[in-house]
Amino acid sequence: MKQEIHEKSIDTASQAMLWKAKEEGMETVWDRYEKQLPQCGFGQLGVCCRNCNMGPCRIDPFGEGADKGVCGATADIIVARNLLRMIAAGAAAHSDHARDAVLTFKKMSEGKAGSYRIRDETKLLSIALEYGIAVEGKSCEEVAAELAHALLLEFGKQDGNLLCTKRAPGPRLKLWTELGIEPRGIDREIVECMHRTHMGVDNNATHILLQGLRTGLSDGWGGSMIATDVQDILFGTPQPRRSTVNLGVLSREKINVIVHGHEPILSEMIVEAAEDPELLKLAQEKGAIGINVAGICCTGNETLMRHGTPIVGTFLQQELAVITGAVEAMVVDVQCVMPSLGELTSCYHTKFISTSPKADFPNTLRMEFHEDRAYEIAKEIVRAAVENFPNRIPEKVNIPEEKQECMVGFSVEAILSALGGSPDPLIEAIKSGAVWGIGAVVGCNNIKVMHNHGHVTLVKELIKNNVLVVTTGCNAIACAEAGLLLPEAAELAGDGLKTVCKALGIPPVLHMGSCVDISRILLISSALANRLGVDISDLPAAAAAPEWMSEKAVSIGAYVVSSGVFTVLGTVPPVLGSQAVTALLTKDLNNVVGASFAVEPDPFKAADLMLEHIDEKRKALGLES
Ligand code: SF4
Ligand code: MSK
Repeated sequence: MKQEIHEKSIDTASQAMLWKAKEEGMETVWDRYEKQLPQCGFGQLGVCCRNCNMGPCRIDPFGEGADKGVCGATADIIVARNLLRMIAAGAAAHSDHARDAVLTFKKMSEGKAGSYRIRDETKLLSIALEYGIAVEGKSCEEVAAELAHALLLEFGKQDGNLLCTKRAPGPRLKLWTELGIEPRGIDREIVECMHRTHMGVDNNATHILLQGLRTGLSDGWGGSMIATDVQDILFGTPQPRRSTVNLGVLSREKINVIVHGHEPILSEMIVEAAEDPELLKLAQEKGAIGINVAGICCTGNETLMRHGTPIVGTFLQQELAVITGAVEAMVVDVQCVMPSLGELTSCYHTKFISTSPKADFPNTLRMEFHEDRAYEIAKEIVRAAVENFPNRIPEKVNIPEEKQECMVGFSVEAILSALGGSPDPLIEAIKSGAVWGIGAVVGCNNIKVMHNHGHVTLVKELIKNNVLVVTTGCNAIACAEAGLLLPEAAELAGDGLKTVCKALGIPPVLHMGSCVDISRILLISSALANRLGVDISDLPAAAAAPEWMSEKAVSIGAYVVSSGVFTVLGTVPPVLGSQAVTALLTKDLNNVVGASFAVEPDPFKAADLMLEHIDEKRKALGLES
C-alpha cells in the first residue's frame, strides 16, 4: 500500500520536506511504516501475551486454533491486561514528568536551584491553601517548601486518597468513591497495575479495567494536574498571546535551536539563554543575526503558551524539521522523540542533544541537565548550537515558506478572565444555543492517519456546528497550522459561535496547552458543571483523539471517560480481540461512569457522533435542541 506524498500529509510544508527527503535518499517514519506492513494481526487485536516465559501465547481470533494461553488466560484476560499495562505506562510518563517538576520546585524553595523562581505567587498561595498549608506570615519560599513536601506525598501516599480529586464536582467524586476507583497514591496505582498483570494475579477483565480507570484518574486528577500547577507557579500561568507555527518559523539568518519532548524545566532556561548577550554576540561572530528557539510537541507547547516562542510542528514533523537542513541543534528531553533522529541528524549538520538523565538515543551528544546548574547548562547547549552554525551546508538548506500566525495561552484563568471573571457568560451562551456545546480535541499524530487530516477536519466540523473547541498537544499544533487558532477563524464557525468569538475577541479553538494540561480541561469542565449544579457527564460536551498513538493517550482516554466525557478515538486501540472488553469500553462503561468510548476513523462521522451526544445532553438538561 504505497502512498503518494500528497496522501501522507495535508500540510504543504510537510509535503515539500517529504519531496526533499526523497531526493536526498532520507528515510522517514512514513518509509518505515510501509516496511512494517502488513502489521501483526494478533498485536492489532491485543491477543498476544508475553507476560511470562511459558509464552509468548496468542489466541486465534478465528476460533480455529488456541483459545487460551498456556496458563489458561482467555482473550478477554489477555486484552484487558495488555490495555492496563498501556494505561500504566501512560500514567507513569505523565506522573514522572510531574515528579521532576515538583523536585525542581522543592530545590528552588531550598535555594538549590538558583535559576528558577516563583512566577505566579497567587497560584502558589491558592494551591497551598487547598493542600491545607497555612500561608500567613510565611515567605513564598517557605510556603513553596511545604507545598513541595505535600505534593511529593501524593506520589507515594499509602493511606487515603489523592487530594487533587477534591476539585472534581461532588457527584463525580461520590461516584468514584462508590465504585472504588477514587485514586490513592499515584505511584501505588501504577505499581498495582504491574502487579495485577503479572502472571497469575488479576484474571477478571472487568476487575482489571476498573483498575485502569483508577490509574487513569491518578494521572489526570493527580500527576498531570500537579505538573500543570507546579509549572504555572514556576514559569507563569499562560495568558493569551500571539505566535507563529509550522516549518517556516525556522530562520535562514538565525541559529535554529529546536526544543522537543515534554518538559519545560530545561526549555524555559534555553529560551532565556538564547537572549544572553554573550551568546548573541557569539552568534553574530559566527555570521548569524540571532538565535531562534522553536518547539516541537509538548516542550514546544509549554514555551509557546508562556513565551510565544514559535512551534516548528507536530509529532510527525520532527524528522521533517531536520530535513530542512537549517537546524543547528535538536534538543530533546523525554517522550515522543523518535530514535530515528540519531541517524537522520548525522546526515545533516544538526547536533542531536539529549538532556534527560532518563532518556538517551542513538548518536546523541549527551548534555545532561541538572537543576542546580540549570542556566549554565542551558547556555552550554545554546553555545553548542551557535558554534555549529558555520557547519550549515547552504545547498542542503530548504526552509518551506509556510508559517501561520496563531493565538494561544488559554489557561483556565485566561478563559475566565476573557469571560469577565466567571463562567456565567459561557453558560448563558450554551443555554441560548449560541454555543451548542464544548468539544475537547487532543492527542498525537499517528502514521496510520494522513498527517493532521483527522485533527483539522474534525475540529472544522465541530466549530461549523457551533461547538467551541478546547485543544492541547499535537491537535493544538495541527489546528494552529490550519489557521484555526486565530480570532479570524470565527468566520469558519456557525453563526452563534461566530458571534460569541467576535464579542470576546477569541478564536473558536482555544489552545489550553501541552498533554499534561488536559488537566486544565478537566478543571474548566468542573467549573461549568458546578455552576450548572450537575455532574460533568451531564454537560453538552464530548472529546476526541483523532490521531492518537501514545500510551499516554490511553491513560488520558481512561481518565477523560472516567470523568464523564464521551470520547471518540480516531485510531483503533488493540482491544478488538475481546468482545467483552470492547463492549465494556464502548457500551457498558456508560452504566458505570456515565460515559464511554467510540472508535471512528472518519473525522466527519466522528464529528457526527460528538454532535449527537451533545444534542442528547442538551435535551436532558432541557436546553434548546
Ligand atoms: Fe501465556 Fe499466560 Fe504466560 Fe501470558 S501469562 S505468556 S498467556 S502462559
Ligand atoms: S506531544 S503524546 S505526540 S500529543 Fe504531547 Fe503530541 Fe501525543 Fe506526544
